[in-house]
Parts: sequence; structure tokens; C-alpha cells
Amino acid sequence: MTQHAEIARLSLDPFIDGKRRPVAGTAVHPTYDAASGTVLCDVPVCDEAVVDEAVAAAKAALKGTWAAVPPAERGRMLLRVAQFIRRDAGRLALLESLDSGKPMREARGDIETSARYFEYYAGMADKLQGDTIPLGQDHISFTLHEPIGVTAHIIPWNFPLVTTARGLAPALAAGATAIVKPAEQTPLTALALPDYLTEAGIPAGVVNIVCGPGAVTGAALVSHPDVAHVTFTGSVATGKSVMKAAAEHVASVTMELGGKSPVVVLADADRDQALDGVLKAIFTNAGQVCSAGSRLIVERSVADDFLKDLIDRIAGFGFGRGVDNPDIGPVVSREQLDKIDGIVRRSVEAGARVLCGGSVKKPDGLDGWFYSPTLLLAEDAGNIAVQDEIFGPVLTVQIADDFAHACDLAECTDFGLVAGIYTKDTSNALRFARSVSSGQVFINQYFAGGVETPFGGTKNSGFGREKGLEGLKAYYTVKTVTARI
Ligand code: TXE
Repeated sequence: MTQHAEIARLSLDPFIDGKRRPVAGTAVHPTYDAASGTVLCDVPVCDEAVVDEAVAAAKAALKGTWAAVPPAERGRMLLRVAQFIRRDAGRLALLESLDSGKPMREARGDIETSARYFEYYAGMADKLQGDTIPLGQDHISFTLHEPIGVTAHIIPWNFPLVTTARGLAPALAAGATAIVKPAEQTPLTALALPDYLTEAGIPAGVVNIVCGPGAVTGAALVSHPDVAHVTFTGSVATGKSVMKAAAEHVASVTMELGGKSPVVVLADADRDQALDGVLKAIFTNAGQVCSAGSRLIVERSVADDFLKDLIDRIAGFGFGRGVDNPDIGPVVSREQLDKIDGIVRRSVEAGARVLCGGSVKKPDGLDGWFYSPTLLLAEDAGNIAVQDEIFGPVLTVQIADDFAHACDLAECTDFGLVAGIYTKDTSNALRFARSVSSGQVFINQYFAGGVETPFGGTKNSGFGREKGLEGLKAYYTVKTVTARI
């Protein structure tokens, strides 16, 4: 087992009621170095009894110590968390890169984004105020914004700390308490987070971290009757089972379920801008991004030249361990590699054509889980590579006859998370933005906006909005008080 010094210094025990809670003797699950396929460390699994303890701690803190902290002070605590994350950005980025395989520069970006979530929502803690409602001279009516309660956060492996901060920061700003369950593939930065929460003065029980497989730890958490809201990011299938479990105790849910997002390149697009944008949209984090631009829809008159330029640029990509900051790192797990390879094979069997890549890759001296950056031309909109989320460095290409055809192709899946368009014609860009079913639209750029811009899906991509002021709404409830005077 690799004993990386930074991991050796980390407590792998769950964090419950302000303390590490050793669960030695119970089952463990390994987390891997994706570049070599070797085990980084074994993390103890939290069973239902441990999850119960975490929920009980969060429930006690909700009406106790956390309620007693004035909103402005809650905000200051969140600001301190942001400050400490930034101070230790090197440590956290290293843990994230080791654990997920993502290139260091991307891990560094993730850590800064995580700090930004705490900073952004810190400013909202003392601004969640209600309204007064005019009912005439015999009444006074007003609303109170009250914390929703105990919240559960089910975290995916592609952006471990970012996704944690995206839900946790607004939940805490709103006065809610939380239990975080990181993905079993990438628990390390979540296990580091308690150091900063404690140093920032956040009381015991307000945030609890439990690790383990989804079917054990995750299922126990989302079905717990004392959980009032579940924030879930992951697959459509797991999202449906989480919704069912939450429905049993009438908990609200935020569902971020991935996508198959189109990037339209029209004939009049700025070529270099579009090339940069398309490459970034699919190859960031080796394509393991819910909002990845995984379908290129390019106008026929420029398609040959545009695809040739893309293939030339891809040919220059270097591979390596995430910590060595390559152009492309490994994918997170053996399962994910097999899934990518399986979809590409089925897609080709069904008629798609490989323009470049299309196979598992073994960079020199590395035995881990790498996949070649791939372009797949699919004429048939029903092809699996058009319809299914691959979650790897695979760009499906569709050719459009004209703008109207591009708009139709953009709509040909059951997902609706993000859509992008490259064109110099602002009217067409805005027509596209109006017509496309999508939670976000990017014009002449991709992954636009920061923590301030609301994010979420339509159709199978889920519902509810995270980020921005919209992201707070899941974490408070509105109570109306009306008096006769
Ligand atoms: O997802 P799961 P997996 C997509 C992507 C990927 C596929 C499978 O296409 O290839 O999903 O990935 C927890 N109750 N996305 O298998 O199962 C689990 O432990 C409660 C898109 O990793 O959805 C992990 O913490 N929790 C995506 C989280 O759910 C459960 C990001 C996600 O796991 C659970 C990740 C249960 N019954 C994958 N079962 C995005 N939207 O960005 C599992 N979990």
C-alpha cells in the first residue's frame, strides 16, 4: 500500500459530534491511486449505527449550539473556513489529485472554488430575512426563514471537495446542520475538512462526516427519518432510489444527475475560440464532469476542417499521474474505465465511427486507468454515444445541416443540464438559449460563471438549483406568522 506522507497524517475516522469517532474493527473500503491502480489507504465503513449517531449529533446541534450562534457570527465562521482552506490549498489539492487522479492545476482550481463557496455564502448568513404581508389594519403578518433541519449530502467522486462545499456552505449559512457522505472512491478531502471547521469555531455536531459505500452508509443516511433534506449528486439510477428513500419520510431533495450536454459550433463561429472551448468542455477532468460538453454539434459546411483541427490538437495531449499535472490524467476507477470502453464499443457496433482514440491507454510506466481522448462520429441520434452519459474523455460528434437542425439535435436526449453555442450571430445565440431544454446556456465560452451562477438540471438531469442565491432556498423553510391586533 502506498503510504503517502500527506495521507498518513490524515485521520481516516468519521467525524461525529465534533470528534473523530474510531470505528476500528469494522469493515474498510480501499481508495485507489488511479494512475497506478494501487491502494492509497483503507477507510473505515460507517454502518447504520454510526450513521444514527451522526444524525443524532446534527439534530441536537440544530436546536442547540448552532441555533445559539447569531447569524453574523455564523457568517464569520464560514469566512474563516474559506480562509483556512485557502491557507492549506497545497495540502488539499494534493489529497484531491492523489485520490481522484485529476491534474494538479485542476485540483488547485477545485480548492479555490471550494473556498469561494464558503466565502460567498458567509455573506448571506445574516441576510436571510422574511417579508411583511399586508392584510389590512386588523392584522400583522410576516414570514420567518427557518433552517430546514438536518441535511444529508451525498457526494460524487468527480469534484469531491467542490461538491461538498457547494451544499454545505449554503446549508450552514441558513442555519441547518449536516451529514456529509463522500463517494467511496474519493473520501480524503472530506476527511480533511473537519480540521478547518473545528479551527473556524463551528460547534460540535453541526457538520458530521461518514464514509462508506452508497448501498450501506449512503442508504442509511438518506432513509433516516430525522433527515429533512437530501442534496444528491450522482447517477440517474441512484438518484431515483435516493428520491424513493427520501419520499418515505417526506424529505425534500435536490437532484443533480449529470447530462449529455450539446456544444453547437456554427459556421460563423470564431474558430480558435470554439476549438479551445470544445476541448475544455470535454477533456477537463478527463470528461468526468456532469456539465461536460460531451456532444459536439458542428455545422456541416465547416465540419471537416473543425474536426481535423480538433484531432491535431488532441494528438499533442500528454498523459500522466494527476500529481505531475498532465494534460489528461486517469479516470477515477477500474469500473469507470470499463464503463467508458463498453459504451464506445457498443456505439461503434451500432454504426458510430472512431475519428481518433477509442481505446484504453497505457502511458509509459503507468498501470492505471487511462482512456485515449476520443472523437466518435454518430450519424444516428439514437446511438448510445449520443444518448448515454459516458463520463470519460469521449466526445460524440453530430453534424448539423444548419442552425435549425443544430437546435433539433441539441434536444435529442433525455438530459438537460448545460448547452453551449459558438457563433458570432447574437440573435441565433439567444434564440438557441431560449429554445434549448437546459439549466444553463453558455455562449462563446464553456463552464462559464462561478459560484454565483445558479446551476441544476431539467429532464433526467434532475431538479433544484445549487450555487448562487438560488442555492440557499433548499436549506430554509418559510414560516408565516399572522396576528389579529
Ligand atoms: O454513481 P452513484 P457512480 C454518473 C456517471 C458515472 C455514473 C456511475 O455517468 O459513470 O454516474 O457513477 C452514493 N443511497 N455520475 O456509481 O451510484 C455513492 O456512494 C445513497 C454523474 O459513482 O450515483 C456516491 O457517494 N447514496 C455525477 C454517490 O451516491 C448512494 C457524478 C454517487 O454514486 C446510494 C458521479 C444509495 N442507495 C457519477 N448508492 C454527476 N451528476 O456529476 C450510491 N450512493
